[in-house]
Amino acid sequence: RMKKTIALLFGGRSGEHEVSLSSAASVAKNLDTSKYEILLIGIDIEGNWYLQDDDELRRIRSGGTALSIKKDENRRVSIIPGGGRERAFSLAGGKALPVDTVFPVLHGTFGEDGTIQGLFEIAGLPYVGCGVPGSAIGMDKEIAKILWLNAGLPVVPYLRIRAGDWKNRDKRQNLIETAERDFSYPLFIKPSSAGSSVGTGVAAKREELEACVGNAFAWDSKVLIEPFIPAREIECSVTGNRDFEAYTPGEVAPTHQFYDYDAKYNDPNGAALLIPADLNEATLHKIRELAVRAYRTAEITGLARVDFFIHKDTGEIYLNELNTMPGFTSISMFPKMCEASGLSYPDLLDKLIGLGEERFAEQSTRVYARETHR
Ligand code: G1L
Repeated sequence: RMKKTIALLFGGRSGEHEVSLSSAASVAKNLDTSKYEILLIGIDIEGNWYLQDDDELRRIRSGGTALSIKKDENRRVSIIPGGGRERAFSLAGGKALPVDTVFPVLHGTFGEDGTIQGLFEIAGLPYVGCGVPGSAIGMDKEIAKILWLNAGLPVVPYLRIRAGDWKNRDKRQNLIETAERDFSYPLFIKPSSAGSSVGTGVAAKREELEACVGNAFAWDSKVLIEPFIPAREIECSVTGNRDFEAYTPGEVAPTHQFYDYDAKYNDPNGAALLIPADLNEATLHKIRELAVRAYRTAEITGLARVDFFIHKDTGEIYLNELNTMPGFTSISMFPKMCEASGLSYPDLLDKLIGLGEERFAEQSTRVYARETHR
């Protein structure tokens, strides 16, 4: 085959189903069709996989902004656990759909937590994006913090609460007292996993703290309490498996700020994206350097967006979190920050596909079983 076949996976069982439909549309639109054959595979909200027809690809490539999912039971798709030999998906009825690389655009549970990446590993399929361990680490904010602390990187201090302890009256009382003793109000509360800002809250007093923690437990069985930091939000795109590149940092600002700034982009959530961030050269450099160290420490491969806080008064820099599946429409922060460093969106897609193949090739050289067991 001259062209590589890329299976673009989108939709999925998550709250970000709709985000995926528009991010995947951007990917489908910008993949270089002189290099790639695209297979569109839509995953519905229940988790069923369907091969989409070429009309859908044509519709998107001629200006459609969001993919849709047609559920044709004759076009149900599954993965062949070929251990690398088939490198194919399987169409209803058993027909093989040869694939060179999978490009998953799926947020949240079953998308960015390492589970679907594990499925591709078992199937022997190269895939774009972060690998299994990095995906799982990136999904758990506490684990990322522990690794960063261990490496001497700057993080916001925190108190971790487990759901079981919160249910126990005495333990809950203890935890509240510890939080109030170690930090002072206002406090910031967030689920340890879960994407975006779901389940987060700010508490100015004890009753609010209890309410916020209770609410956060709807999203995860582990909740973090931190001192609230009045901060600017800085983000940095990083790519690479063994050699790393950090791109021009950007800033997420409330929409009313920077209103008439040239380099402003509006993301779907209504925040203004300012690239480069309004920081001096030395600080921009420091952010890029910290981003790479945070990325490596968290065992990321492929790509991640590393998010920072900069204290509004003291200028102190803190690592906030990592996102291995950042917003990915052509006007989202991650691609825009790459573009500001001279890497266009189509070139970024090429780069990520190359990194997926590179990781696959490197893993293939590893010994899994003694010769006698083959
Ligand atoms: F595959 C990549 F490139 F690693 C990748 C995959 C998915 C990058 C970004 C995303 N993003 C998303 O899936 C999404 C969160 C925008 C979809 Cl909801």
